[in-house]
Amino acid sequence: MRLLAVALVLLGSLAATTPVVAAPVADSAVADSVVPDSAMSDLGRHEVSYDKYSLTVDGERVMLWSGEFHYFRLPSPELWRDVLEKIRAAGFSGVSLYFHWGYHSPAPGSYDFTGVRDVDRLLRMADELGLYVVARPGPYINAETSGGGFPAWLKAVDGRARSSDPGYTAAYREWLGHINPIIARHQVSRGGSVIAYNVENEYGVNVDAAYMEQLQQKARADGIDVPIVHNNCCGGYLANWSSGQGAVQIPGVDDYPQSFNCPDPKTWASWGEGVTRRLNDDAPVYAAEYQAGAIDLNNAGYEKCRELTGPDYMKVFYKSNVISSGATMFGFYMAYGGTSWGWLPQPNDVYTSYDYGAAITESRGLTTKYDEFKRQGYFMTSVAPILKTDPATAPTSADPAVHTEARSNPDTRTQFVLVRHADRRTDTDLPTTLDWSTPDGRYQVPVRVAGRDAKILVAGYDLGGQRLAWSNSEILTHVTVSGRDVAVFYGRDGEQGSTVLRYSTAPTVKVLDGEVRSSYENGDLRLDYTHSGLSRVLITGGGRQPMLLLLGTDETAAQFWRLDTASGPVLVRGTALARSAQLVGDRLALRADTDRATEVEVFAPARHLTVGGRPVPVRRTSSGSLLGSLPGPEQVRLPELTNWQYRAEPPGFSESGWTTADKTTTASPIKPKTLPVLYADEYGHHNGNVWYRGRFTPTGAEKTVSVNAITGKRGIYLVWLNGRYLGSAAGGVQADSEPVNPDPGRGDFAVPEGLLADGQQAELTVLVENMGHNDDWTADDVRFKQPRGLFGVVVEGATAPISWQIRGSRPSDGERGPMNTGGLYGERAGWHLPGSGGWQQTPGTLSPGVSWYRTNFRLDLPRGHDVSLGLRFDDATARGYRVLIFVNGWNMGQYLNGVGPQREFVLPNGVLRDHNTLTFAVIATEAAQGDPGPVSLVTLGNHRTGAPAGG
Ligand code: IPT
Repeated sequence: MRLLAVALVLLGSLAATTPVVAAPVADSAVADSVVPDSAMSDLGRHEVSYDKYSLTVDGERVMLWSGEFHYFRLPSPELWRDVLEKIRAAGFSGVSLYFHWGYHSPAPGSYDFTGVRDVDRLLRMADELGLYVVARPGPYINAETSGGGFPAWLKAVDGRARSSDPGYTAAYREWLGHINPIIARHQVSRGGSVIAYNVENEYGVNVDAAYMEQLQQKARADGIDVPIVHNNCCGGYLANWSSGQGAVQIPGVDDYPQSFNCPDPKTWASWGEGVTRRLNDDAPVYAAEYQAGAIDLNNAGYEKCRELTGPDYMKVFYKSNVISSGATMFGFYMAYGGTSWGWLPQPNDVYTSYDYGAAITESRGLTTKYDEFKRQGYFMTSVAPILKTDPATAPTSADPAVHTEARSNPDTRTQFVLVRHADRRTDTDLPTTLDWSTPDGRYQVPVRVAGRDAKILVAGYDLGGQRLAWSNSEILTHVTVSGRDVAVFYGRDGEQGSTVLRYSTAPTVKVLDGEVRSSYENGDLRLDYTHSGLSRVLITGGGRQPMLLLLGTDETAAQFWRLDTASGPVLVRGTALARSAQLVGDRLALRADTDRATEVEVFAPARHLTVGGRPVPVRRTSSGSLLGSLPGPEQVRLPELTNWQYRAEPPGFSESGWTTADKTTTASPIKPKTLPVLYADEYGHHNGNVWYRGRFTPTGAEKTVSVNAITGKRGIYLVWLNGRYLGSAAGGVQADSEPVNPDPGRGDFAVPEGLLADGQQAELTVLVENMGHNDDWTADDVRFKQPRGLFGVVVEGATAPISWQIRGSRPSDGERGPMNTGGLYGERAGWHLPGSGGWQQTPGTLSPGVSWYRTNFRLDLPRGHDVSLGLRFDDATARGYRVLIFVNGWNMGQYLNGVGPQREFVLPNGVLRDHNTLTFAVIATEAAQGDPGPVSLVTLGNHRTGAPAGG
């Protein structure tokens, strides 16, 4: 009864026009019934609300600067912590998390949240690390994953997906009924860190308002009380859910201004200006998905995607957007992309790697994009007045080719001025002067804009105990350590810089490092310098607490790390990463990584330093910091992959237990070319390869076997007749009525002379690959419910019908989940798992069909290191074969020889152990000399770490 009452109150709030309101669940009896582990105490409860400027927690404004992370693309929970720590260390205040229905649900009614699917653990980690979470459970997520996150069994459910149709509704309620309570118990309102809940995903092409409304009602009924948000796609579609039936509290917008044109990284703004639209006058502007990488649609390689969305783009587009839109809620897609291991990839747009050209690489390395995120993220989360701004008059630029735009905080009057080229694509380096009326007076401010650069300059800011009148350097961050302000400002290497600070009397200025001129007049202390290396200026007196001003370049600024401790933030400089810091008496206990021998400097109220638990000798510098040095990592030695063993998988294997395939109807809107319906999903086989066996009585007059199979892009199928290999063909991508393709994945195979004899039963065997399921972006079922497997088979000249049987994947491999394995004989028999028997010497040749290869190797990696490894294929031949890569039973991706584009596969720690079994399921389409490969282990990253194996 009580639960119902609370649900009704919350439902009521849905319709309210005034901004709501995380109504916290007040009654502990109610709370207990919803929070079984009752880990959260009343003390930890906070109220989430918002106004037109920002989200608030207990009335305090919050910058939601979040990066997207997909737990399902990293099958190693210990590494979730590693990535989340890296995200936090870059200055992100939150993470956006999709939750993947199909990853948890092998079959209707069956759900699994254990092991690598333990999202409760994921949310606990985010909470421990102090990262806000935008929870995005779909039900539809897109995300270039199989079915767009829908379980493939949904393809056999009647009723249009992504609509209020009853069949689909019953199905998605099952999912939300499981995931919502997990999310609910981690809400900020219950002491956790979930600050917003995203319904659906870019639901704007085909719209059903009742569906959007019902999703929200379900969320509220399941205990979701934080604001509900939505990510509208790209503008211009039918609905953005900002008003009317189905409207959400905070409508957001997805922006991918650079498109996915990775081969051409210098072309900018193909998909628009990337200024996030305000969709609701009472809610903050929300850049729900802002482009922070790209899918590699055209096989350019992810380094090109990283370039397309590199630091220059980030400076110009992100900063322009901050000032033009006034957004205070961001989700950068992706912060870390990861691996679409197993059968996770959606086949038409991506392959195994989902590196995405993101700031953090698939092998968990930090890039120059990471540095840029840090520069912007530290600023966005340090300079509080940016949380509440209105458009303001911008300073005039003497040269109109330099564009200015401004916002200001109505309470503090702090100004934020965007400076960039009027034409963002320009490469010229322009110096000019701004006529700037700041809150502290009118100034002529020199600025310089290099090609493809943008800056956010600040005026009228109470920086710690100081007053910043203006600076043409950008602010990285500032902290207060033992009563002294330490601020880091920066500009491009070689650019002139000036900073004006206000004092009641002339302060004492001591330049500790670098060349900085200072002058004092009418309360203004003016510092002039050239950005170069790291200059240090100590300012004392003048009626204020002391200040250490550190003036760096883009590069030297990015060497700083800001870490929160119980006694406030501290700064660390020099390490490749700083994960966390804790003050224990007069000692700073730092967890940090190095990739080479380096000095380490800390600005903290401490006299001693430990890194990774080990004491580091330090001396006090004239800057008041502690300085020591740290060793780099030891060398990594990797074993060679030798002693391969072999097993052949028989094509017409005589295993019993095949399923008769005799269905004559299907829920799919796509009807087969011939009957029976042979779609793999209709028989419960949703992932990977499927074997078919068709028996018929020939007359001897059969000429051709004509097959249609649908596999998704880059998929293949192989055909045998009476045990004789007839050949292979590329599977189709899409079947449909004309003009799309009435004849998908067609292959015609001549029946060899004399193979079939009149009256003697013939056996046709077909192996069809399923590369993953289409997404449902169009929300019309035509795309999503495209079949996989055989679409039609005709034996020309035959008169007797074919009776069919099918063998496919088992529903789930407990530990590794439903998407790890398909229906190869070896997968069903467990050949991909360590410890299986019956292996022989490799034949040294490839023959058509499926064969298995295996080797064991031992890793002896230096202790206290985080080493990231990969597997590399260096086959220069065009031999027709592909490889499913199993590491200790985990399917870490598919290598397509001669097709590509991927040659290097990331193998995450956790899946990798000290003793490992590497198994290949090789599907060859032709006979060829030699074994598959060569293959080798490669080192993709090596750090001495304060966090062994991410923990
Ligand atoms: C948008 C999706 O919301 C997201 O799931 C992912 O697919 C991303 O883009 C692309 O990687 S879709 C939009 C760009 C049309």
